[in-house]
Amino acid sequence: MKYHRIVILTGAGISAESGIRTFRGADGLWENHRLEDVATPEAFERDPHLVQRFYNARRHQLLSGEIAPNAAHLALAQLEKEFPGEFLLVTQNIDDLHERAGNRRLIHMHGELLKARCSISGDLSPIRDDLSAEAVCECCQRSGTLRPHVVWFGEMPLEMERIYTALSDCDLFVSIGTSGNVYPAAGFVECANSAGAHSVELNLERSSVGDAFAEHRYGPASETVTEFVR
Ligand code: BJW
Repeated sequence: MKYHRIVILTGAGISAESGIRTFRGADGLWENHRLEDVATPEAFERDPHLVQRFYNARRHQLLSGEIAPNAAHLALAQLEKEFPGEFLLVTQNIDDLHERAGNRRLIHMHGELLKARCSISGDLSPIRDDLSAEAVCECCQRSGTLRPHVVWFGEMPLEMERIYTALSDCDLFVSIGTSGNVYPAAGFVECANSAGAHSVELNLERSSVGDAFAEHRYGPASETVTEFVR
């Protein structure tokens, strides 16, 4: 590969072929849930039971044994292993399929489903079962302070400084399986373009920010990603 510093952004589309539903479009998670009811801090304040149920169900599915990394996750893990230059994988996904595939240079900018966070101290704890709205937090010994470690609308995504530093210095930016509807991730392509990087979109269809990419390959991630990294 002729590139030296790669940043890869992934979204729900990369996990679709592993059996995890995407958000938008037919059969997406937002078909059955209004995002205002489950993915905002206001929703959690209003009805923590509903929000915890939404994430508990997704956590159960992730740990059910039915879900495994697909060929696209495996291809990115292989790329990280073999690529001699700088590599950063930024995922909007809260599943752990990139880790299971073997990626280590990875940022979960929208959080992680298998972690809980204390709303008071910010301390993180692993969680592999139901999180109840009344759970007692080990760090502050209070009930009701533990929330899913996810980034809701209106909240600041994680590790943005590290991400923008990598984007401003990359020579290849690849966006995989994301609709380009949610910022700041949807704006990453513009940062990479400003840095002079080559930008590539791998998705089922043209995304909302598709025009900003120099190169496009459309199809299921299991095929486009494996072909791209080959
Ligand atoms: C395949 C495939 C296959 C299918 N192969 N492809 C106006 C303008 C600009 C910005 C804003 C605005 N108003 C508000 C904002 C900011 C807001 C925002 O972007 N809103 C938009 C709705 C406009 N953003 C925020 O609030 C963010 N924070 C922020 O901006 O902080 C700064 C700030 C803070 C405070 C005050 C002021 C500023 C936070 C966003 C948090 C997003 N959270 C969620 C939930 C996380 C937890 C969870 O998982 O439940 O993150 S929402 C949801 O969307 C989730 C995803 O990570 C995110 C992106 O979705 P994604 O991954 O793109 O999925 P889909 O379903 O949309 O698309 C899937 C794609 O895959 C499709 O294109 C398919 O075709 C494709 N596909 N199968 C390849 N097999």
